[in-house]
Amino acid sequence: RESGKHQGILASRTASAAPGSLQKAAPAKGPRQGGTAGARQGVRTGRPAKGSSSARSPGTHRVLAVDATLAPRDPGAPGQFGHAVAVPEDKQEEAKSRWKEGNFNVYLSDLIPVDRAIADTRPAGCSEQQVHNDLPTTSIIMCFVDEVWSTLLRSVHSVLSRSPPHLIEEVILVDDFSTKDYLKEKLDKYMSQFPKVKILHLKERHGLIRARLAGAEIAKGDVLTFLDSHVECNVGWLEPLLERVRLSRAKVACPVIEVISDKDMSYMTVDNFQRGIFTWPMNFGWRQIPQEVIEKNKIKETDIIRCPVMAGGLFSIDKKYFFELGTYDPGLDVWGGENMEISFKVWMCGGEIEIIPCSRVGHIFRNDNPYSFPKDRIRTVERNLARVAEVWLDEYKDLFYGHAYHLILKNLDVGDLTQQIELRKKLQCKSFKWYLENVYPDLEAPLVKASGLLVNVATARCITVENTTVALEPCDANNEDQKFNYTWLRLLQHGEVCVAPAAPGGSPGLHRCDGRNHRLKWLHGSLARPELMEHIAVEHLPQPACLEADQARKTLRVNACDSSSPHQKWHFGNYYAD
Ligand code: LR7
Ligand code: MN
Repeated sequence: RESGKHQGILASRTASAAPGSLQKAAPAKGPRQGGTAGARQGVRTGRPAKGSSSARSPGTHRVLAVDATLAPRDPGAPGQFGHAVAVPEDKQEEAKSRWKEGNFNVYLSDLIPVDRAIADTRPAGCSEQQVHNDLPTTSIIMCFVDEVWSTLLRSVHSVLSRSPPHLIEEVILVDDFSTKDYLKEKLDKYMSQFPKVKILHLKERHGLIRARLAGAEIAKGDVLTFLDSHVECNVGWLEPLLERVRLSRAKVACPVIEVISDKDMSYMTVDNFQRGIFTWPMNFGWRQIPQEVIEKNKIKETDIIRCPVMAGGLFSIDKKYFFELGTYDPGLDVWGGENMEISFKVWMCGGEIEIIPCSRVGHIFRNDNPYSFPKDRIRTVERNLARVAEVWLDEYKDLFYGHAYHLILKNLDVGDLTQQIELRKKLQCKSFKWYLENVYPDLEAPLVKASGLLVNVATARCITVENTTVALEPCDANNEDQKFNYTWLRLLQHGEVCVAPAAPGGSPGLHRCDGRNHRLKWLHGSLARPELMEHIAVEHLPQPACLEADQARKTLRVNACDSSSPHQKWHFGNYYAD
């Protein structure tokens, strides 16, 4: 318990995301003082073990940078201190027409200083924390394609002015083949005043994943710190991230991502105690740690939060460790899914993903990408996710495809995966089952798709477990032997045992359940086979065969599927929504 391992409880269920939607959710935007706690959901947090706290370990310490933003260059300027700005009446049209340059209020971004001050939103106690004075150095890697000028500058200024200079090895700006002229010589010229800023102009569009890799290839720092190109790093943001990596090279440290309003450019803090999670089919989201868990475990605002997945854009990782992990799958295109990939990889191959509450970075959340996708956007993201599913999800990839069943129908070409599969073997990574049980046990999407009595439409009788086999009997809601689950892994399950298919003409039996055994799988209620929707079809046979009640109403057998036969139609007592 006190060993610094995960502790957690399982709380109530909430509705999961709609199938097929592959969007990211923005974090709950809460008012500065607490706000509503959001959905109560199960959680695991990792509180540092007694005695292992980095801040208290021996060594020389140096105090975090104090707030250098309290005396800004131009205190009267609009947007100063992160305050909201209004567009003047006579500029409304202009502001409106410039919105699409970045899918946020570009007019206002240009209006406010590139080095504006923002409020120190860190929880109380952060500014008193100490860090080691031998922290590793970092290379900041910021990729962009057609980023808005003032926003890109503000991102860079915030890094340079709110980080201890000796910790910044360099700032690598990776220009992912932008089309805007100002991102060429004009940008080079502007940045030449900062010796630490390097610009890599890519000769073709790489997409953010391979653009980050191009930056990582030339990075000289001990740690890689990735950032989006429309951020504002807050006071003391960097030291706590590097402190974690120094403590263990397998720790991947993320700041709390705060919100820069796309409408009025105000800098807003977010509710504390949020974890990065996903729902099927691998949609990223934020989830509040339930109040009772916070109280029971006495979790403090400054405590580090372990996350099943990271948002993706903002994190520090030991450079050698990143390369040992095989970086990102370079086969991921343009945008999306790489946060799932790196998260699963880190956890399953021995690392940890953490949110560090004393590190805070604002990010402009936009409703749409302001740049073009070389190919279809949805398809690109789906293909990326399918690559991740194929490499990391084991038998649970059925849950992914089950919640995005159209992907199976699409005949998606995910490309070659040999290297990724080899890598997973070489690193001796744990199973996805382990990940679900140990890192994300409160994943809300239930494994069970349907449950209860399994009634035959023609005979109105129910399947019953009888010793080592199954039979058909009058239905009895109180009979536990008649209770079955149909799972997303497509098993017909009764406790530990599963109904096992037989060859056509044969009778089904019982077998110990195993989600990896394809010979145990049945298709039921699948949108992919609408004609067999109510049937229970054997999956591994080339010719579809279905579970059937015989005319004598006593026994079960497997027979060639007949989509109109009521003897082959079955209904469960309960069906659960996705
Ligand atoms: O082809 C591209 N080349 C690029 O260089 C596409 C994008 N980019 C750049 C882009 O200019 C930006 O700086 O890559 C960065 C990320 O792209 P965004 O800002 O359009 O992405 P996002 O903020 O909508 O999405 C989040 O998910 C992405 C999934 O691939 C990345 O992981 C982003 O880094 C990530 N952003 C965050 O985690 C910030 C918090 C958002 C949330 C939740
Ligand atoms: Mn972004």
